[in-house]
Amino acid sequence: MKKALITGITGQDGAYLAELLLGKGYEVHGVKRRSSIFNTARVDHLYQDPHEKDVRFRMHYGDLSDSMNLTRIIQEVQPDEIYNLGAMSHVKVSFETPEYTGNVDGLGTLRILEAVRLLNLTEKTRIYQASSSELYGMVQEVPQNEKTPFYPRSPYGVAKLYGYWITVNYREAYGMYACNGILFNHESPIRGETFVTRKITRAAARIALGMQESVFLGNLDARRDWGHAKDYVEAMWLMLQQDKPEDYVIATGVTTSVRELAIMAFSELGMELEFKGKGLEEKGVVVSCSNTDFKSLEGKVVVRVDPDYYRPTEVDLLIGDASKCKKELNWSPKYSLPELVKEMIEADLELFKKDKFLRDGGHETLNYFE
Ligand code: NDP
Ligand code: GDR
Repeated sequence: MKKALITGITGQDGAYLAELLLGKGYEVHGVKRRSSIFNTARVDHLYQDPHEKDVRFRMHYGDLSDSMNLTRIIQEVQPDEIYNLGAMSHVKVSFETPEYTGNVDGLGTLRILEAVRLLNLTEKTRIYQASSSELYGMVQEVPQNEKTPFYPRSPYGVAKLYGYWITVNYREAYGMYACNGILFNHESPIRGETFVTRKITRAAARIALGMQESVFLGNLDARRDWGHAKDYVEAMWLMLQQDKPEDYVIATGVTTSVRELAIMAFSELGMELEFKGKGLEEKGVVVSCSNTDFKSLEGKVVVRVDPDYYRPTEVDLLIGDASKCKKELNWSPKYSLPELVKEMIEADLELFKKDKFLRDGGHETLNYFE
C-alpha cells in the first residue's frame, strides 16, 4: 500500500486530494495546524478513529515553519509521495503578511525537500510542489505555458517563485523526483470564502434569500483561468506517476473577467446584473430582475466596488496553455466554468437555506459574526 503525506490537508485541494488517494487505496497522512477551534471541517467525512484497526487516514500536528516537526513527521511516515499544498494562499493577505508568507510558502518548501534529503529518502519519496499561475504575474505572453518567463506581482507570488526554483534545484542537484504543478485558479463548493468566486456565490445566494443587501468587490476587470479543484488534484497525482519528474501547467485555456463571473453567478439565480459603465462602478452595479421570484430586487444595487479590495500590484490576465499536460499525462479538465459556477451556487444556496431556517426559528446560526 502506497503512503502519501499531504501538507495543507485541511484546505480545499488537500481535502479533494485526500479523497482521491483514499479511493486509490493509499494510506493518507495529513499535516494540520493546531488551532483554537476545529479546523478540519473539509476532511471530517474522511476521519477514521485511530483506535480502530487498518486505519488509512491519519493527521499529524505540524507547521511548515517548523523544520524539526516536518522532519519527524516525514521520518515517522516514510511516505512514497509528498504533496506540499500547505501555504498562506491568499494573494491580497500576502501584502499584509509578507515575511510570514515568505517563510511558509517559500522556505516551507525547502524544509520539506531538505528533510527528505537528510533522511536519505531521495530514492523513495516523490514530491509535488504546489506552484501557481501567480508566478507569471505581469503579462509577458498569453497563453502562459511552462516556458513563459515569470514576473510575480505579490509577496505570495515571490514566495512561490522561491518554492518553484528550490524544487527544480533539488531535482537537478540531488536527482530527486520533485515536480512543480503550475496550477491556474481552481475552485469548488469548498473553496475558501474570501476568494472571489466563493465570495460571489455566497453573496448571490444570500442576496437571493434576502439575507444580505449587497456585496463589496475589488477589481472587476481582472481575468482568470478558472477550473474545478476536483479535476486539478487528479493532475497532481498523475505528475507523480511518470517515469521522470517534470513541471506542468494545469489550466482550462479559457479566461473570464471577475465581472463576467459575477454576471454568470447571479444569473444562475435569475438575477441579471446590469452594468452602467465604468465610472459608475464606484457607486455600485444595478441589478434588474427578470425573474418574478426576485422582483423585490428590481433596480437595487447588489454589487459595490470597494477600492480596499484592490491589490497594490495586480495580475491582470491569466490564461493557461496545458497542452504539455494533455499530451504527456493525458489530462484534460472535465468541468466547464458554467458547470463549476452552477455547482457552487447550488451548494451555497443549500447552505444558506439551512442557515436561514435556523435563524428564522430563533436558533443559533452557522456564522456567529455576521
Ligand atoms: P487553502 O488556502 O484552501 O489551503 C491551504 C492549506 O495550507 C490549509 O490546510 C492551511 O491550514 C494550510 N497552511 C497554511 N499555513 C500553514 C502553515 N504555516 N503550516 C502548515 N500548513 C499551513 O489553499 P488551496 O487548497 O486552494 O491551495 C493549495 C495549494 O495550492 C496552496 O499552496 C496554494 O498556494 C496553491 N495553489 C492554489 C491554487 C488555487 O486556485 N486554489 C492555484 C495555484 C496554487 P488551515 O486550514 O489551518 O488554514
Ligand atoms: P487569486 O484569487 O488572487 O487569483 O489567487 P482571488 O480569488 O483572491 O482573486 C482573483 C481576482 O479577483 C479580483 N477580485 C477580488 N479578489 C478577492 N479575493 N476579493 C474580492 O473582493 C475581489 N474583487 C476582485 C482580484 O483582484 C484578483 O484579480 C488564487 C489563490 O488560490 C492563490 O493561492 C493561487 O496561487 C492563485 O489563485 C492561482
